[in-house]
Formats: sequence, structure tokens, C-alpha cells
Amino acid sequence: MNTREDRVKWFMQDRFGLFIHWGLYSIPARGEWLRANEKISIEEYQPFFEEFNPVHYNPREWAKAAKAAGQQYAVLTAKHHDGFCLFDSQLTDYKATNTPAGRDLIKEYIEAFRAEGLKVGLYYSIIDWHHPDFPKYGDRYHPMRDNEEFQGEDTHFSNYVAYMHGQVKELLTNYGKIDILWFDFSYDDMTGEKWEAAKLVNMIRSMQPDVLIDNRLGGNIRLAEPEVYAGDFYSPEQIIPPGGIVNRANQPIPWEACITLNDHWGYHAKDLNYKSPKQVIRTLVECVSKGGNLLLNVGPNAKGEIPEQSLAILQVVGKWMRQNGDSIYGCTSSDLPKPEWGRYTQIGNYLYAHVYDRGIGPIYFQGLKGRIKKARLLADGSELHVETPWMAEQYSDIENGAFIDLSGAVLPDEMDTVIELELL
Ligand code: H79
Repeated sequence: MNTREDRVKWFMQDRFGLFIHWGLYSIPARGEWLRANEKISIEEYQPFFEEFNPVHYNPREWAKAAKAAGQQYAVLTAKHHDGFCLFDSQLTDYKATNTPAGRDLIKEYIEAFRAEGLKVGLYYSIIDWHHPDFPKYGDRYHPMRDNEEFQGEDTHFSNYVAYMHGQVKELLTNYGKIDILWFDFSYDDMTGEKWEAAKLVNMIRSMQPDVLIDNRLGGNIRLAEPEVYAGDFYSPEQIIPPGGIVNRANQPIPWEACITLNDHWGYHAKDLNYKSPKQVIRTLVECVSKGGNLLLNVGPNAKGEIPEQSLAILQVVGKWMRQNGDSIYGCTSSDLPKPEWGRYTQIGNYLYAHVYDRGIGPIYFQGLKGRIKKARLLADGSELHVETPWMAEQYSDIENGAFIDLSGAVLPDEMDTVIELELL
């Protein structure tokens, strides 16, 4: 029997993934929520469907950029809230195949990312602002929420549920193994059995027992209620849970923080509020230090290109990851308290000290007296020495601590210098 523990093994090992928000909304370039934010009707949105022609779509390049950044998996929007499908669904005409793009873009994504050795995930919005049987009037997120013409409209929500289940079935049938299904999202009474979530997940598990499913179908993952659709991992959005996440028995629950690089998921031409590479690296380290993953988002433009600002950040992160990946992959939180100068990640006997603030003199490790077998600078493997500073016996609070001399060490970068400590 396949358990969540089995399913999430690779996921907790890999730690770092690429989220990709891409669809018709990349043309107006005001983020993926523009239909709801600006109350844009289907008809007003139609020109983007007729124009969608991503002449520079080359998912092999996306995959190479992700791989070079140290990312091990990706999640692409097969369908976002606007209902537009990047895949060749037989259940709708509202798909990439019928735009000037003229083909199944999900198929190309999956083949490209697989070829680069990355795991592949699909984001699928259970919200759908295009399907005629998805309720419009009064739904607090729907673009047509205030239009009187839809008040009392007789929709048949069960048609939508059948459509949604049918599309999930297509995604699990036509592209080989899918590693993650990332559903988004439940709210108010649009939750759980309203989506026929138990039936949906039973179908998914019967088709692809190993696929990971997020926690947004409406169950409670902390309480595992109901177990069938509570989800394999928790999905904090634009936030890192301060102390990680545990269930009632105090056992850690797998989680993945999804975070944007600027302030939008979908391409936004004027949003240049990008995070720095240093912020991104420290965000990744923070996630791992609290037992979680980071799913870092890019929003390719209408031509199919990842914005150059995003590529530049990924490149710097990748350089750091090549030197310091051992402190990320397979690592998790340490039982030691958060140190003054940065953070810890750990795997078995290997403790990784992420030094953000070197300070003056030797660096101090509370509680590690006599426990350090070897210390090295992770970036270049050079040895560091445990020492006892001059007159240290007169300090008041160091009985259990150890000092490491960094004076001769070249600290390779200011973003996060990692010291690998092999513990006894
Ligand atoms: O797919 C991405 C988002 O489109 C979707 N989930 C991620 C992964 C999402 N973003 N926000 N939400 C779901 C929750 C809703 C937030 C809202 Fe709003 C606040 C909706 C209206 C106010 C954000 C701000 C969206 C429009 C304005």
C-alpha cells in the first residue's frame, strides 16, 4: 500500500521547484487575476485567445534554466482561473490548440522537463471563470459577480464537476507519469464535496498512485480530515510558516511555500519589484530550515519567454546552489535553536551553518562543545578549525559552546556562507 510517507520522499529530498504561471493573461500583462480585478467579461477577454501566439516558447530552455538554478521539479498552469487550457482537452474548445499557437503546449512542457531530468507537476484551477455552469453572480471572486443579468441564472454545477473531473483524467492519461497535481483553490462553500473531491482523488489514485496532491481541495491536512483529500503537502502562499507545520501528534507535515519573484504570478510588464538573489537564497534556506520546500514562480511573457530579470536571479541562485546544494537537498530543520548569526539546516550528522552575519572574531556554536568532528567551508571544501579563544574561560555563557576560527577563510559570498559541520 502506497502511503503519503512513500509518496513525498522525493519531494522532501528535492526541496526546490519552479512554478510557472502562463496563459492568455500574459498578453495584457497585468497579472493572472485581471479578469476578476477589472471585471472583464469573456467577450472582452476573447481577443487574447485569438492572438495567443508564443513564437518563442521553448520549454527546453525553461527546463535548462530551472535545472541550472538547482531546481528539481516544476509546476505549470495547465488551466488557471480564466479556464483557458494550455493542453489539448477534448472537453472544451477553449484551448491552446485553437489559438494561433495551434498545438498542445503541456505536452511539449512535459517532454522538455522530463528530458532535462526534472519532475513534472501540473497546476489545475478548480475555479473556472469560463465554463457556463460555474456560478457567476454572487460568487465573491467571479469577474461577473455583480452583473444582475446572471442573478438567479440556472447553472448546472454538476456539469462543471464532470468537466473538471474529465480534464483531470485527461491530464493523467495523455502525458505519462505526472509527479504533482496542484489544485487551486477552495473557498467559502466551494470546497470539498462540492467538487466531489473524494471521488476525484479516488480516481486520481487509481490512475497514478504516486502523484502528489496539494491541500487545496478543501480538506484539513493538519487533522488529515477527510483523509482521502486532505492532501500530501501543505501549500502556504506568499508566506513561510514561522515554525514549520506539524500535525496534532507533533509530527512534521510536508509543506511547500509558493513565492513570486516580483509581486505577481502571471506576467506583469510594469511590476519590476523583483526580489534580490540574496533574498531568494535566504528564503530557500528558511524553508529548508523549517522542514519545507520552496516553489519559486516565474511568469513567462506572451512570446513564451521567462522575463530576463527572473532568469538573472535564477542564474545567481544556481551558482550558489552548485557550491552549497548539499546544505539544501535532503536537509531539514535542526533540533538546535536558531543561531544569532543565521540559520541551520541538517541531514543526519551533517549540520549546515548558514552564516548571514559573520560578526567579529570566531563564530560561536552554542551547544556544540566537543561535538564537532570536522568543519569545512562548503563552497570550496577548505578546512576550518575549532578553537578556544584567548581567556574564553572567563566568559559567562559558553560552557557548552564551540568556536570556529574564520579569520583565514575566504568567505565566498555575502548572501549566505555555509559551514559544514560533521557532528560526533
Ligand atoms: O495561482 C496563483 C494565484 O493566482 C492564486 N494562487 C496562486 C498560486 C491565488 N492568488 N490569490 N489567491 C489565490 C487568493 C485570492 C486572493 C485575492 Fe486578490 C485577494 C483575490 C482578491 C483579493 C490577489 C489580490 C488577487 C487579486 C487581488
